[in-house]
Order: sequence, then C-alpha cells, then structure tokens
Amino acid sequence: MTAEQNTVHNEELSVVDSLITESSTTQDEVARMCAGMILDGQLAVLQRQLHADFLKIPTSFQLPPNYTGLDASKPWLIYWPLHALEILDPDNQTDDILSRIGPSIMACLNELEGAFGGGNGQTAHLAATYASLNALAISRDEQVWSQINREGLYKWLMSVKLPDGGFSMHIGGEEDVRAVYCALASAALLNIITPELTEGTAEWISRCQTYEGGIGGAPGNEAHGGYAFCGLAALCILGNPVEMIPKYLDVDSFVHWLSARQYQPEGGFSGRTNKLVDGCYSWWVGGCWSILEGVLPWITSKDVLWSKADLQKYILYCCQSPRGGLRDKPGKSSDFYHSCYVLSGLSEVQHRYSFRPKLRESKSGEWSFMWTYELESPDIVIIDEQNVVGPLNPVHVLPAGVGERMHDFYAALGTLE
Ligand code: FPP
Ligand code: ZN
Ligand code: K
Repeated sequence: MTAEQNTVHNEELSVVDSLITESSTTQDEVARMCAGMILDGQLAVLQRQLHADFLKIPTSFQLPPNYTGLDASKPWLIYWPLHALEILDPDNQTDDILSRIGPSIMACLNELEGAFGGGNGQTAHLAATYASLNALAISRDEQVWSQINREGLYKWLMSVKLPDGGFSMHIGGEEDVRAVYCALASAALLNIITPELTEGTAEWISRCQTYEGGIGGAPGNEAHGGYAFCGLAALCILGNPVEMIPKYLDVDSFVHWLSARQYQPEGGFSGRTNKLVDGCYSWWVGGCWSILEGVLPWITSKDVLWSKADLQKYILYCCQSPRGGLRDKPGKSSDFYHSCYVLSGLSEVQHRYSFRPKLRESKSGEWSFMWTYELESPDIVIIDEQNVVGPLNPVHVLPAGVGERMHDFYAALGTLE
C-alpha cells in the first residue's frame, strides 16, 4: 500500500464520537492546523542555515533568560545542539566549538561521587552523565577522554543499581527505564559493561511493557514513546538484539502500539494514547522503528506499519520554526531538545539502519556499535538532496561513527581490573 492509499484508508475508518472535551477540541485544532500546512505531492525545504544559526547560540552567546530552568541540564545544552549541528552538516563542527566541549563538561563532574551532575557542584545524575559522555564523544577530545576515571564512574553506576535489576537516576532518586538506558549507554561508551552491572536488568525492562504493548517508565506505568525508546535501546546494549528483543518484549504488541503512534492527517507521532503529535517523538518513536527495522527483517519488508513519507512531511512542514530550530508542533517555539530529536527523526526517515553482528567481535559491551546504514529507498520515501541529514547510531543517538570511536579508545585500554 502506498502512503497516499494509507491516508485515504484511515480517513474512511476514522470514527468521530459526539463527546466534545478539551482534548478532542485541541486534537481537532492540531489536525486542522497541520493539514493546512502540509502540501501534498511536494516537500518543504530544510532551512539548514537558519537552524544552524539557532543551534550555535549556546556555543557563542549567553542563553536567553527562558533557559534558566535548564540550569541543572548543562550537559544536555551541549549535547542537544551539537548533535543536531553535526547531523545537519558536519562542517558546522568547528575545531573551536569542539575544543570547548571538554572543559565545559568536565566542570560538571562531581569528583566526590565520580559521575556528572547537571552543572558545577551538582549531584551526580544518570541523565547528566549520559548527556556528558555523549557530548564528550562528539568532542573527539582524546586528552579529555583519558582524564575520565572509569573505575570511579563504574563504582558510582553500581551505587545507583538496585537489587530488582533497575537503576535510580541518582543516589536515592527515582527508578525508571531512562535510568537503565542512561546507565547502559554510558557504560557502553566507556567499555565498562560487566555481568554484575547488567544482572536482572533485561528482566526489569520486560516488566515495564504494558497491556497496550508499549513501555512505561517503570512497571505498572503508562506506555510512553520516550520510555519505549529507552527500554528498546537498552536491550540492544545488553546483548545481541536479535535475541534480546523477542526474548524480553512481546514484539507483536509492541509493534501494534508503535504503529498507533502515527496520526493522520498530521503524519507525526504522539507519545501515548489519545495525546497530541509532537516532533520529538519523531525520534523516540521513530528510533524504535529504526531499531526494529534493523533487527527484525519482517518489519523492513513493507511500508504498511507506518508512513515514512508522512513523518517527513510533518517534520519539514510543521516542525521548522521560522526563527530557526525545530519544534514540537506549529505554534510552539523551537528549542534545543526538539531540534535534536526532530532532526534525529528526519535522519531515521532518510536512512535504513541494519544491525550487523559480524561487523565486530561480539564481546559484551560492543552490541550497540554494530550498526550500518544506507539511504532509504525512493519507493519508501522521497529524499530531496537538499533535505538530507547525516546518519546516526540509532542506539546511542550520536552521529554515526562518533560513539564507536570513543568506545574503541577505551576498548584499547582494556577492561577494568
Ligand atoms: C510526558 O510529557 C513525558 C514523559 C512521561 C517522559 C518522556 C520520556 C522521554 C522523552 C525520554 C527521556 C529519555 C532520556 C534518555 C532522558 P507530556 O505529558 O508533556 O507529553 P505527552 O502529552 O506527549 O505525553
Ligand atoms: Zn516534544
Ligand atoms: K530508518
């Protein structure tokens, strides 16, 4: 079935009930607004220069006052825009920008605890640690890499590991599947994955899959796109995804829930049932599709579970802010978080990723670095040359090759004593 037939098909089947609520009204408004912006049979142009200028703000200026709420997210304010800049165009990464990543990130290291906080002197935190290591991967700064105390970081990771197999975000903090993903992705980059670090974790992730088929933040919580990605990507770090995914997830119900995330006529994804489309789910949900397509060949064979063409249209027509940067939906302002994940979603649409276990020796801790990519086929999605963004590692959400290089640096140093 082509994307066009798919649209007609869904409209014929759409059921409108007579109950009007605040949510049904906003849903109708968003659908109408997006439909009005999307031109059929054409593609909007990706405004590269405008987005690059927006994404360079944190590298050259003081952030505007509305960013003060992100004072505990400084590593994210480095990772988000720099990842987005690099997939937009690798030439955006000047030596000057890259050389300033290391010192800025190292200022967030909590030396007493052994991991990174959201800012200078702040508590060590898994989200900040994940964003910090991703930013350091992008820096390619081996001098700074060699300053990281992997033993100390490993001890801290073990201190947030919980007896049920999950992880808490910080010492005494909340336990959720974000924490699992952030811990494992960090450990994979540093080549410090051990059996004791991962014991019981796949089973814990499995308990987060809900009756809807998606993955919730913790066992018993509502399925959500953000957590679905974290759970699926974490399984791809824990072992060979070809075995891990079907072993720990009910794949049919997961795929069923994922396919219900795309809305018509918007073309974008929602994060959960009965909520609105949002550009950032182009990655959180789209990333799940990338991984599944790369691991389970039957998902790759047809374009009937979701429409890449329609997601690309949502991104290009509805998520580009006229002031530069990418956004949740029309009417919202752009920000660095949405720029990172909307552009990653565009990359996912334009590339087909494959998991290739023979690429490397399959030692533990290497599973997430065995991904290859090619441009998606033109009968699945039209890729206009002027809109192409770069490929990713779909597990680490880093420009392709970047996480691999950092992992190899630490692999050459060997494992921990
Ligand atoms: C709902 O917000 C959002 C959540 C419940 C959390 C989502 C989780 C992520 C985005 C993943 C984070 C991942 C890492 C690696 C830190 P909402 O109610 O405003 O949005 P909604 O209406 O779209 O559900
Ligand atoms: Zn969003
Ligand atoms: K893809």
